[in-house]
Amino acid sequence: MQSRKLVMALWVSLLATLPASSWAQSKTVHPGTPEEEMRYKGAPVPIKPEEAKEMASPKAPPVSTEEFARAKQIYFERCAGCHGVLRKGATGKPLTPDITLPKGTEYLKVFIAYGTPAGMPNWQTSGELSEKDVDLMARFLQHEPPQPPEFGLKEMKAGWKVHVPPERRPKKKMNNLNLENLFSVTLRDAGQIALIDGDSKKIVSTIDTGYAVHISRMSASGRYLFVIGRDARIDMIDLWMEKPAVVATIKVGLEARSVETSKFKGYEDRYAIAGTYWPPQFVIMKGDTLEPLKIVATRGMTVDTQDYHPEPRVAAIVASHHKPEFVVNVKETGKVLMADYSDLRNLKITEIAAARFLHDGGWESSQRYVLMAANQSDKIAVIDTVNSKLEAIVDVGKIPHPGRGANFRHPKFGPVWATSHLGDETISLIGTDPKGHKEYAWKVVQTLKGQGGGSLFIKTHPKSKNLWVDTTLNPDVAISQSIAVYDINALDKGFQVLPIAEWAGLGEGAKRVVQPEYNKAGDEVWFSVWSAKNHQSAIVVIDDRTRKLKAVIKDPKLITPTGKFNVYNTQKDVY
Ligand code: DHE
Repeated sequence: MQSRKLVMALWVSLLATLPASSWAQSKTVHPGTPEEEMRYKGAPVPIKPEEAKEMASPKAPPVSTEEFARAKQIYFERCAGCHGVLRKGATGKPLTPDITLPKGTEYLKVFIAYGTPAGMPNWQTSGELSEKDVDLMARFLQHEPPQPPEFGLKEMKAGWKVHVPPERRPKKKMNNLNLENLFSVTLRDAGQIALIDGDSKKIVSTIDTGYAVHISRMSASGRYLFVIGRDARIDMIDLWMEKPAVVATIKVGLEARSVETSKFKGYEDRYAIAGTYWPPQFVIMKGDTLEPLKIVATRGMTVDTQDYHPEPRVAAIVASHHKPEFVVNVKETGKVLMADYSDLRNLKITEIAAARFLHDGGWESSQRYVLMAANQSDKIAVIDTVNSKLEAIVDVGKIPHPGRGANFRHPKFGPVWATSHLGDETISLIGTDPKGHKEYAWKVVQTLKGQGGGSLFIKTHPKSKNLWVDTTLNPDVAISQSIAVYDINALDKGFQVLPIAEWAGLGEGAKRVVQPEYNKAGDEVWFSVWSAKNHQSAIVVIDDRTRKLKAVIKDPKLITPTGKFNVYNTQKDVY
């Protein structure tokens, strides 16, 4: 009951930071669990209704052409994030006609109107959808799911542009920026990134990118910055230019979250890879122009029940340091694909059965093993990138959400990797040294109690003694606006709470504190204080040694800052 209350409250509290398009949904109350996760995972899918072809089923109740258009829009904006674009089920239940037709319109209307204890929102009683819309959705769901278009080489090439070809780019760095300590900051609702100089804390420039831009990743050389939007647009920025600018752009699908570049010796900067939510696939591109070269579909069987899934979304991707391989998380099937990019024509993929709902993750400190969170399965899959094999599956707390996780040397258990959780207040520390500390390897060696649930990111740095844990989605404002920090050498002593949002000195707004990120030297840690678009946000910089406020970055241009990516740390996978 407690945890039900917690997740409910977590969900409600996230609303304040949602973009305008999500506000409509935000009034809906979920009568059951796990509400906040459903909301977090259920953001509107950026597929235009007209892009998805409807398929009227003769047995289903009639839906007019105008009604189809409206139903598709409602479905992509409000339902697809949880039930999947093709309604085959993701974090929400499957809604295919074999299931919906036998239930019939009246039965479905009740579900849509009142919700379910399993987490379906009460769309009608919350005032969110009218009775008419609920009736429409109940009929619409009995027809075959409208399928958004596929995205092959032709479509990718149509949305590919090299603004500055490699031969017209500088041969050396043309600016005075200290690139290694530059930060690429996601300005989520502005569809931009800000480049911020880590030394002066000044905004160097803001650059237009895709819709609700998600993450930034660095090329192996540290020259090219890749930014991906939820609309699957990638912008490649050349940091050597006098004024860093986009040199190539591509749209690789309709919805995406992940981008990475080849890092194995001899292949530095050679390839880029992006994974898409729709269509379910990944594409390997030329690292200097983004020319699409090889597209690989991820549709297939799930690892456990071995059922076909038509829409297994691609989540986190990392580049191996030991082989010319990309490590690709396929969410709904629970597979980790090790894609060998040394021969794209005779592409070899090692398919590792991990656990369903793979999401984010990162390296342990030796960079041999990568730990990936299967979030709805409450597990961490450990992949050995030397042998391209599953090393272990570790049970952790409820809905692990590590970002890339945090690595440090535990005084008793040796090297550990840590994750916090969305669904509970714990932090799981996993032993990561099978050679030196065999008895602790791939076991949860210690569980810390944090401020509360709703954590998204955890971070430390090889030079630091601090472990920082955010609680961005916690319903308690005092918790979501502050950060917990532990002394790595005295973890049993508990944590200190720093009121980061208060230190930002902002006015009204949700002021959620999100994603700790270190500077290159590892002596400063940066936090976003994230409010909605119409309120002021900020970045707060803390002195890592003293845990005292060092700087507040405020600027009208800093609209909804969320992720921050220090060039050096991202390039070298330092975390
Ligand atoms: Fe993220 C990483 C997907 C919502 C901020 N996010 C990731 C990754 C995936 C993902 C697959 C790993 C990429 C990789 O490493 O290659 N995120 C999703 C979603 O599907 C989800 C749940 C819902 C959605 O509709 O997008 C979602 N994410 C959010 C947010 O609401 C956050 C907090 C704010 C924002 O900017 O949108 C957010 N996600 C981030 C950040 C990272 C990230 C900052 C990178 C963390 C890092 O340190 O690497």
